[in-house]
Amino acid sequence: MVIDEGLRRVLQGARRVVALTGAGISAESGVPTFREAQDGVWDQVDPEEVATPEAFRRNPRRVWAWYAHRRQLAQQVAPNAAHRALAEWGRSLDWLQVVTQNVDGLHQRAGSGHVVELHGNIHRDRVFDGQLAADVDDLELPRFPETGAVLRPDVVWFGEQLPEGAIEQALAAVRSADLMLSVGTSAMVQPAASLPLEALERDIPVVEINAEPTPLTPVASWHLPGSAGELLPPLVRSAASG
Ligand code: BJW
Repeated sequence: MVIDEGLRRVLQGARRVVALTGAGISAESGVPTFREAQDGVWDQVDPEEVATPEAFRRNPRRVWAWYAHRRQLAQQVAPNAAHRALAEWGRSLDWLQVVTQNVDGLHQRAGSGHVVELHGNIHRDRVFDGQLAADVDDLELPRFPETGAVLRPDVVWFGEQLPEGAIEQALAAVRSADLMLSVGTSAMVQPAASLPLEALERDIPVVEINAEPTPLTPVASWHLPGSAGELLPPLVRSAASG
């Protein structure tokens, strides 16, 4: 990877870093991404069928079957070199805040201490706050033992608000950073996609690492094309060598 002189200076001078991450950072761990042609999750399954509160209302067993499968996969995989590089950089900086759209928990398992999960965590359940469709046979659904309330995965579906305080915490981190990374995200899902734009508006440099161009690419301060697992370790080494 070629790190130009300007980028090297920014990396070596950075003390407070925010890293926004998406599905691409976990791809090399074996977790499928969402929007890639052919093997993206949304190529196989319609998000309207599994990732909205209406889908759960209509057919909670289908949604649960899909999440049980993904939960099991997330348990079997391990953090990769990109997760580890961010965790290592966090130990040598004053502060590194990971803001992830991923629900797999791999940043924490790699050792990152400051992680905001914008879209929840697939390993947790919470009570479903709504009415199931009248004709749903809900006898076999997971339930909260104390009250019998129906449970759902603790993730954020389309049309739902993010966990309380999550976007505020992410925005505060962006505003107090001196460098932002955007790693392995298509930069298409709001409100996460607006975070790097907030940084740029404040003249905070944004380095994008992605296998493909995204809507962020034309405005990012640097776009490093390639895989996160290959690019992040040398980038962190370069930052530490100043
Ligand atoms: C590599 C690589 C390698 C591959 N190395 N790179 C305008 C404004 C505001 C909102 C909206 C709006 N228009 C529409 C909306 C609504 C919607 C939205 O943004 N839709 C867009 C699709 C247009 N947003 C919402 O509904 C959000 N909520 C909301 O806005 O609430 C408002 C509200 C207010 C008041 C009341 C009620 C509501 C919620 C969004 C929730 C997203 N949920 C999901 C599922 C999570 C649970 C689960 O996992 O099952 O989150 S969808 C899915 O997309 C998942 C991801 O976190 C998210 C982002 O995907 P990501 O991470 O970017 O992955 P990909 O696959 O898209 O991209 C991977 C990238 O990696 C690619 O670019 C590759 O090239 C790259 N890559 N391998 C480096 N090795």
